[in-house]
Amino acid sequence: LGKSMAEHLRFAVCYWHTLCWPGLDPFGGETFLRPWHQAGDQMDHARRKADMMFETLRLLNVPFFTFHDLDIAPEGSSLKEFNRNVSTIASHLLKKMDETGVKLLWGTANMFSNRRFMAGAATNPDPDVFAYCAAQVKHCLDVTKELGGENYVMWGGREGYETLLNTDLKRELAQAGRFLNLVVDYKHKIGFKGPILIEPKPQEPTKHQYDYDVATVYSFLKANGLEKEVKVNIEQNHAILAGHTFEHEIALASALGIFGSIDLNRGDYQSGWDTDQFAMNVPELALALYEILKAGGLTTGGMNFDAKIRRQSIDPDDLLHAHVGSMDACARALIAAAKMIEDGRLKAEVDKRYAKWDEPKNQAMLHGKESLADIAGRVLSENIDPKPRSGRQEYLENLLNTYV
Ligand code: GLO
Ligand code: NI
Ligand code: NI
Ligand code: NI
Repeated sequence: LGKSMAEHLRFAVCYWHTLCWPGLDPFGGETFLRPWHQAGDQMDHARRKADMMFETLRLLNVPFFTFHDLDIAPEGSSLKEFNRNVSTIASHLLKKMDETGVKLLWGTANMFSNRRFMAGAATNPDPDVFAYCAAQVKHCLDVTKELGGENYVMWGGREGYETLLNTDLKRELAQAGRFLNLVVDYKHKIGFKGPILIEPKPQEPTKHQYDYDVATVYSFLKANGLEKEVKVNIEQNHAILAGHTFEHEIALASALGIFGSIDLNRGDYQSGWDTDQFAMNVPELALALYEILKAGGLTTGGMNFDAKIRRQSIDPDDLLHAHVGSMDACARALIAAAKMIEDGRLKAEVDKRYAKWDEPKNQAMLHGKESLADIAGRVLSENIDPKPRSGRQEYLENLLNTYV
């Protein structure tokens, strides 16, 4: 489809699951402690961690990485110290990037782990927290620009609520809108070229996250005049939690003109939380990639492995096998999706279903030449009486099997 496989499969390894997550869950502690989880000089640890990231990228031959400010550098005891730490490690990363040719897909600020964010970040009832978020995002955006980041991501961490009895929802949404406008203005001021991406998620950690799904984010962007400025980063596991499919969220974002990038992972349908497993299911990925190709492919966006090995996988090899397995699954799915487009059979079926709309009298219904009463009158005068027409669903789902 005019691009090489590598140009389509813009994979990224994420810092937080690959290097930072120590294998804990709500019922038990760490199962694989890394050197930097032990006591010691935190900045030394941060450099080692960065070197390990580049070693992982080299072994996997992956072109991009992603990070939160807090993943790459220690918080220290003040924002000043944190900013200094982040900048110091960013210089180290930049050197590594120059040496290896690896690029930054996106940076993001962690505004959910520290307890100051327990009631949200930009939507927090405490204006001091709002100000702190502004400071953190400003610096993270500066650093992302310095590193040539191709996007900047905002996942709404704890932007949501547990109970409306202590929450002024309208006020919090207004705060979120103001915050996003500030970020967009700043991005333009410093000449950051890549898109800002909001990552929707319906629940977890809060019971009701404000950025529920693509549709919710779009209405939020519209309400704040930002629908031309901000796009979305869609995660499979979040789509499932919202009761959608991955491909639905991609198709909807594309239809609304806000499709940006994906967090590639897999959530099981029975689990009800964000398990972030590596995506290995070829038919599912083919449906997602089919929508991505129809949307024109990934240009500034990428495929970020927002995925972690399970806490029993203490064999370090599993981290590599997981990435390789998921890359293979994507490559197979991409081949299938390209065939689905190239042989034209699917499109022909869809075009056939909508073909009657091409007739001029039906176009008049769509393009404002006829009123509701005109259309109603036509039904009576022309004796229009719709009969059930085939949608060919089983045939087409069966056809899918021939591609994957
Ligand atoms: C959590 C999200 C999270 C984001 C990350 C980057 O469920 O998926 O991992 O992707 O903060 O924005
Ligand atoms: Ni994610
Ligand atoms: Ni997630
Ligand atoms: Ni997830």
